[in-house]
Amino acid sequence: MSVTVCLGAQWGDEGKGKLVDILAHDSQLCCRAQGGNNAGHTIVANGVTYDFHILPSGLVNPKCMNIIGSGCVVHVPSFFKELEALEKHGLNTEGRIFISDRAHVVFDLHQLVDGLEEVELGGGFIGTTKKGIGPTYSTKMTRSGLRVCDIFDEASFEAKFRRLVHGYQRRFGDLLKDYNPDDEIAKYKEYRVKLADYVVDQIPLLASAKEQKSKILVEGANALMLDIDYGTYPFVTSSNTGLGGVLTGLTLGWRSLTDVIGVVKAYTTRVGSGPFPTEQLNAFGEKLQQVGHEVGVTTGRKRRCGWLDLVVLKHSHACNDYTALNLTKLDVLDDFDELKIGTSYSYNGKQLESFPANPEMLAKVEVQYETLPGWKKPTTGAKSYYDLPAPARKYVEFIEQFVGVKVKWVGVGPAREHMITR
Ligand code: 2SA
Ligand code: GDP
Ligand code: MG
Repeated sequence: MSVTVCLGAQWGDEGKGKLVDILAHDSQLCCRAQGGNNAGHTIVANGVTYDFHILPSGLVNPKCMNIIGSGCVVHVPSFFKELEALEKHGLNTEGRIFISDRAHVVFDLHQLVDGLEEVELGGGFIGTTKKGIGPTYSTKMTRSGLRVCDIFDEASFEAKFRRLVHGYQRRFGDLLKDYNPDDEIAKYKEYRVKLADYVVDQIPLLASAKEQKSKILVEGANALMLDIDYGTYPFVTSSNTGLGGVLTGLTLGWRSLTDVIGVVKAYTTRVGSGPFPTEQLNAFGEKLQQVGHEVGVTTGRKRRCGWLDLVVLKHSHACNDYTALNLTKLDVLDDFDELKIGTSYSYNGKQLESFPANPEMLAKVEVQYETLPGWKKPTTGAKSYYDLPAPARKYVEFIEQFVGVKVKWVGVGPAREHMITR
């Protein structure tokens, strides 16, 4: 068995979905380990554009089986909606998608609470996707959540669910007066039947994949800088988006991990609030946003944009220990005279040795930049590394030398064929 893990190395939307789709050709199983339908992965394949949220991107490949692992959180109505949308695009997903019975259930109630918690935070709001992710992981940790397996025992499901509702009603009082738990319970009468075909015990399933020496792909959702422990807390998502989340969210076994690929956008974007040292609130930022079509796949929010930040990438590598990098969206930089790359931070005039934990400090760091020449030529048609203009190759090599990890793939456009392998 071999396990290749694809993880976002920045603040998300690096293009993980595209790499996963490409690698899925050679894999028998694609797994999601964490997160929910806050994620958004866009894949352009065979002239069709697919948007994925909770479903693994391996579904585009007709031979690849897919599993939503125990570390994920699942909003059941959205799961079915997403499946329907894929079927409408002509994808046959039958018998190729499973959900772990240990995954936690995101209720509509969690989504309402997500919005209420953001209001509670006032000016310090996180800018969540309002998909109920934070509240669901919170109730998982306080042991008041419900798991997919609970759905199938009607009597205990209702009792557990009402207890969850009461907890939130005590906390939010009148703010939840329009919420009717009976409506949500009623919906699960139907889902209980519909969902049964998709639910599995992940542990024997992955053990048998191991016996069959399968090639397994893990699709990271969100990214290291949104990791609950190693990201820019509190402006993060509520799961371990780094390598740790792969080990807890799936039962693959540490001996099986073969590659951990960091997916890195050639510049930086971020959705939601929180410090972003290389952000460009100027014409450069606007150009990156427009040329890169930087719009959230899940919420439609404009993504914040800035220069590539290698302090972030070094931190990300220190946490995830990448075996290779996929640099994506190099083509978005085709029309810049020069390009800046953040290489260090200073605070109160003193150089920082590592990425600061403190968000107040991070918000005030000064970034030192290296300036590299632009190439002012289109790169999307490049089929091999040496088809790229020399300054573009210099940009790639500067990154790999600085971080000390090989850039094995370079993305030069959104479609499958727009990927150079070195
Ligand atoms: P949440 O909803 O609790 O996970 O939000 C917490 C923070 O995590 C950020 N976050 C994301 N950042 C980038 N991309 C994400 N997925 C969508 C996409 C985002 C969208 O692919 O475009 O459509 O807006 C994603 N999901 C969560 C979020 O912005 C908060 O900062
Ligand atoms: P993910 O969340 O990491 O899977 O990334 P998203 O799908 O949210 O965002 C990446 C966007 O960039 C998608 O619209 C992709 O189709 C697109 N994309 C991926 N790689 C490239 C690339 O190399 N060049 C260009 N121009 N677009 C790309
Ligand atoms: Mg995304």
